[in-house]
Amino acid sequence: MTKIIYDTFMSYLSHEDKASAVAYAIGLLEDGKVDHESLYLDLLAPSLIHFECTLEDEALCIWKEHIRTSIIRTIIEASYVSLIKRIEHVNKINVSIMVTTPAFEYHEIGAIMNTHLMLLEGFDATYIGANTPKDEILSALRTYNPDYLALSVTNQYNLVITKQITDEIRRYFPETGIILGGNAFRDPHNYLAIAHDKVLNSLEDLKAFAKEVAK
Ligand code: B12
Repeated sequence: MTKIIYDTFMSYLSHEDKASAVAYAIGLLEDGKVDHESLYLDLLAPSLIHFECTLEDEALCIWKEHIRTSIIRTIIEASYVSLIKRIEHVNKINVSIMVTTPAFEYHEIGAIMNTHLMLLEGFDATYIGANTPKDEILSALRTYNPDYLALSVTNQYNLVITKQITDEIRRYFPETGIILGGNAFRDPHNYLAIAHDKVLNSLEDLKAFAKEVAK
């Protein structure tokens, strides 16, 4: 990712110019200047993670955060069109993963991005939504019976509900593997008490995991 690409994109975002930001990002993919991995991890993720609002009015900052998230989300969804073309040529590894964020966890961009990245690594991955109540997760597991459930968690105060969900999965779906990902699990202390099979937090982790579990 060159500095000029990054700066141009950030300038559209800072002006909340959604049309230009979306057209520019999708143009980068179409012209082969970036691949999906680099678009997501070197451009879109940093644009949110380093989001700063200098306005004194905090309420306005939250709206600005919403506008920026909506632009990024549109780009990710629009990038799916070229993603499916790439997936046709990806070696499938016959491992299915259902991705979600648990109840009360609204931060979903990492979960959506990583669902796309999983598809590029050959997984059969499905994002079932954010803020998903425990019973809905259990019902989806019953219906789709995936090999793994991936829970993306950002806020540490959602660790308690995550523990409740994973305990029930272990009890009722002992065959289903549990993957934890997201900022809440950067600190290993946060997953010590949570039932899981794998903690994944980067593309490198995902690639290594694909090699490990490929059928
Ligand atoms: C956008 C945003 C929001 C949006 C989310 C919209 C949406 N649809 O997702 C909205 C406005 C809803 C929001 C709300 C809140 N937010 Co907020 N939000 C952010 C912000 C600016 C960006 C988050 C983001 O999308 N990052 C980009 C993604 C791609 O990064 P990521 O999630 O870290 O994911 C990466 C990795 O973690 C990993 N990953 C993530 N999941 C998974 C899963 C798997 C399987 C794998 C392999 C990898 C993986 O891959 C990604 C790429 O590297 C951050 C700022 C920051 N520094 O992160 C604050 C931030 C996360 N929010 C914060 C807070 C406090 C809140 C609120 C409580 C209050 C508020 N400010 O409004 C509410 C809580 C809502 C709730 N109940 O969940 C805090 C969290 C503090 C903490 N650690 O607990 C942050 C850090 C802001 C801050 N500096 O205080 N937020």
